[in-house]
Amino acid sequence: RRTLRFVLGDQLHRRVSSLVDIDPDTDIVLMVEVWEEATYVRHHKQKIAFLLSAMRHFAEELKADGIAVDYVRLEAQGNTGSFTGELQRAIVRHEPDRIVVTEPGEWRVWEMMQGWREALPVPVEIRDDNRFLCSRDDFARWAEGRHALRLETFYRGMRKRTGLLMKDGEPVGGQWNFDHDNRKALPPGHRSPQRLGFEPDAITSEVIAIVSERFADHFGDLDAFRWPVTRGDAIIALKHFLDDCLPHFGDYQDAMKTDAPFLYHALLAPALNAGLLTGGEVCRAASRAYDEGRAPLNCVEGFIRQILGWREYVRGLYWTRMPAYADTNALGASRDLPWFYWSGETKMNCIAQCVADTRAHAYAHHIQRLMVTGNFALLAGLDPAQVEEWYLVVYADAYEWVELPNVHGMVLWADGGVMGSKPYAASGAYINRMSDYCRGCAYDVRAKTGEGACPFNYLYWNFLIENAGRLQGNPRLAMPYRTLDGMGSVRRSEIVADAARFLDGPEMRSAPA
Ligand code: FAD
Ligand code: DLZ
Ligand code: SF4
Repeated sequence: RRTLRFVLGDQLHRRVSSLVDIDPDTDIVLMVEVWEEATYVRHHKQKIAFLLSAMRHFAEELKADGIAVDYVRLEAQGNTGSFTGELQRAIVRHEPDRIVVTEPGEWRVWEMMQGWREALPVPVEIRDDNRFLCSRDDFARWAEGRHALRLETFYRGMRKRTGLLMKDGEPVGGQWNFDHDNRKALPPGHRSPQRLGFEPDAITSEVIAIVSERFADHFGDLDAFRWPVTRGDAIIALKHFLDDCLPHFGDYQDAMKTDAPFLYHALLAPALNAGLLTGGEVCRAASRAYDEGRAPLNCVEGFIRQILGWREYVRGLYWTRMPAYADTNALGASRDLPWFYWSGETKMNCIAQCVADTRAHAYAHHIQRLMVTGNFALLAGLDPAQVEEWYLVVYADAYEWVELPNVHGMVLWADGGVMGSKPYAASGAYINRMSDYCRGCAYDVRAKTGEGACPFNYLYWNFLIENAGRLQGNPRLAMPYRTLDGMGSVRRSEIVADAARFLDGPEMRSAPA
């Protein structure tokens, strides 16, 4: 029986379910570079270069192991530009008895796959994605009957199920969470750690040349491309992280610094999401680092929570709530995305810095995404669909299954509280505490009103005023609403007037000047 095994660009793992039972004597692996995937949003140039290079390297590795790979390049003659079109052509070329594929990461492609069962002349087997620790079915069972799907409950269940950082059924160290030891600002004079990058090899350089020519008008620079594009390099990157960064990961997890987007973060999300590494192996490696005394518990637990908890959780949430999830807009936000998200041209230094990091590296760390660009989008009432598209475009690790819950749920609270019990709104004081951005800013973080005041300050209170109907009864927001009540009508009118001036002003234009 001749099986055509279709491997998507973010499924580059030798033991992915579509490849586990491959018979090298009869089977063929199909991989396709297609225009539709490269342009369904206008991905950052580095995101396209990363994925095409990782795909090409993976195909070479399979071939070196004696597996037949039919690899269709972007520029190949006759390339139809879509998964469906390329599958149809491959069926004519190879006349397989069946097609085997692993379920995709995105709803868009899942719907496409449902069509294949009807449209293609051979049976199509769609297998579960075995690279995750919690299957879609397992998550759906856990979520059944719950309105609010809280990370903490899910995460504890996953710790018990996997035994990671567990001893005799109890969490190691006697606690599930060490956040009170974490999330410090960087000390004065702190020097950022040296981070390992990977110089582009011949394959990557060739891809970079193609991307810079064919996707010239996409956002982002290619000069600083240093991502690992093979499993071998991703394992080296993991080891570097465990040795040099994990011991401080928790402490400075939320810190932000000018021109230093990486700090102690893992920089592993592009590799993880494309299949070069699995979440399970990364968590086990971090847990071993703790067992061997190479990293403290607060850091290891904080790190494992991100992958075993957040990463698995957002994926489960995505698949149990799609497609309706993307359409909710609990706060009725509708303002257009300002142009500075692309150009970085704003007097708000924190945003200018985060956009500059994002353009240069297709990367910004979690708190930059959540508390700077995300927080602004929430406070300014930006249209969820436009904000979601921005996040899906600009990061090398962005796929809808992970981007959408983070943006729609965690940042914008557009899901009305499925993911988080309250919106993560914050004023300029938070950014000032966790970063050095305010020192170089044209706005004054300590000023509360007037043209020179930090916009986050009045936009924060304005957000609470505008959304009082929806949020005032939320017990977790009782404190700020009490403060707001105590402000008096003059102060409240000042806030509303400052916010209106800013939101209708030149900073907020939605197209280049
Ligand atoms: P670290 O900070 O070192 O964390 C380690 C790993 O934990 C990451 O590699 C990632 O796999 C996982 N992780 C951490 N936080 C989350 C989270 N909230 N959700 C899921 N996994 C998490 N992550 C993506 O992989 N793709 C996205 O498209 C994406 N979009 C985001 C959008 C917003 C608005 C926010 C707030 C977060 C988003 N995240 C996304 C989560 C997180 O910011 C990135 O995973 C992280 O910044 C990647 O860098 P790192 O590998 O250095 O991560
Ligand atoms: C993101 C992406 C890009 C840019 N290009 C391709 C491609 O040419 N071929 C491919 O198989 N996959 C690509 N991808 C990843 C897919 O978009 C991804 O597999 C789906 O979104 C499902 O998660
Ligand atoms: Fe950002 Fe306000 Fe600080 Fe400027 S003052 S960097 S706008 S938080």
